[in-house]
Amino acid sequence: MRSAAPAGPERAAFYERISPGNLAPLWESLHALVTPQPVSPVEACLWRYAEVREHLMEAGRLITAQEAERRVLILENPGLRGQAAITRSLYAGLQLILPGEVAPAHRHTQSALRFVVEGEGAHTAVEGERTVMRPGDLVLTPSWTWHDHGNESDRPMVWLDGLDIPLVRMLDASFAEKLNAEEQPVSRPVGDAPARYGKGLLPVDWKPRSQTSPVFSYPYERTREVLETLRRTEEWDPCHGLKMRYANPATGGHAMPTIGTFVQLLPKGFATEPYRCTDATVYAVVEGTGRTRVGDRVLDWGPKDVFVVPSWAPHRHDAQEEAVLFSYSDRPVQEKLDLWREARG
Ligand code: 1HN
Repeated sequence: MRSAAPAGPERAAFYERISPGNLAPLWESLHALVTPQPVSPVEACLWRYAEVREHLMEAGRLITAQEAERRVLILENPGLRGQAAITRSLYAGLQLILPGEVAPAHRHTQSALRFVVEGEGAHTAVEGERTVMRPGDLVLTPSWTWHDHGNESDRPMVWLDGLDIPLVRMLDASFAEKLNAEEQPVSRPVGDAPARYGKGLLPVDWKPRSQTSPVFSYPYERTREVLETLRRTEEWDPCHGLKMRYANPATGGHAMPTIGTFVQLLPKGFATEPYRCTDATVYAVVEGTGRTRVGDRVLDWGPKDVFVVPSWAPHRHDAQEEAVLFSYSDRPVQEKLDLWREARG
């Protein structure tokens, strides 16, 4: 589509006349609205954990988790400053909870994931059930579920929060409320949901009540074991290494309706072939060091770093050491809307 010729004085005057009536000429913006390929303000960017951690610890001296409600430094995409967004649809932040602190119970329509980065032994409670958090664990707090966090360990806990905040904001569908207690009452023992839904068995009359996985914790120990078992068959994808998707065991679909979650193993020296997809993707490095080239940007990463690859940006990963990457994106949304595309090479 070509852009329309520059507006002459007669057309410009016409635009001015119609503007007070909340009207605008499509032909001036059509080419920018309907582009031949995705065009995004999102930039490839990396946050080095050691640097963010220092600021996070300072935040820990400036405000309590209780006062902040959630003590988080938002990872804002440089192309979306001021919008609390790492991609156009998704949010990312690093949350700190110090020993003895509680992040009070609330619920909201935004879905969230926690990917544990540092520390061990804090818990998240979701709808009356607690799960203990260790590095590399993925914990989900589905839309409209009560959740609170507590750190009974003697060390700071940090995790990456991923939420669909920009997506829900775009839809004007945000609802939230606070519980009138710091922590929700515990109504089920630790391990209940994994036993009930996460072992290839389901309660006989159980029907899913939401589109989110009833298993709200995916411990890294099990994830790592899966990668370790499957590597023996050497099914390496040239663009992904060995890549798995976190699944809802009740449906086989994505673990959450709005956020897709993935984990991949890249053996030492593995260099992926160029790849692009329409879901801008947030990566968290679990193990190893390497480099991701995105267009002409080079992102050198190590453990605990977070980086983002924009929609439709050709990229490739090089693992200097054996690496495990966790990632999330809005792929489930794009798939449901028949929008998702990928291209190799
Ligand atoms: C939230 O509920 C949490 O529960 C973290 O830990 C970050 C960012 C925006 C809105 C809600 C949490 C959040 C959030």
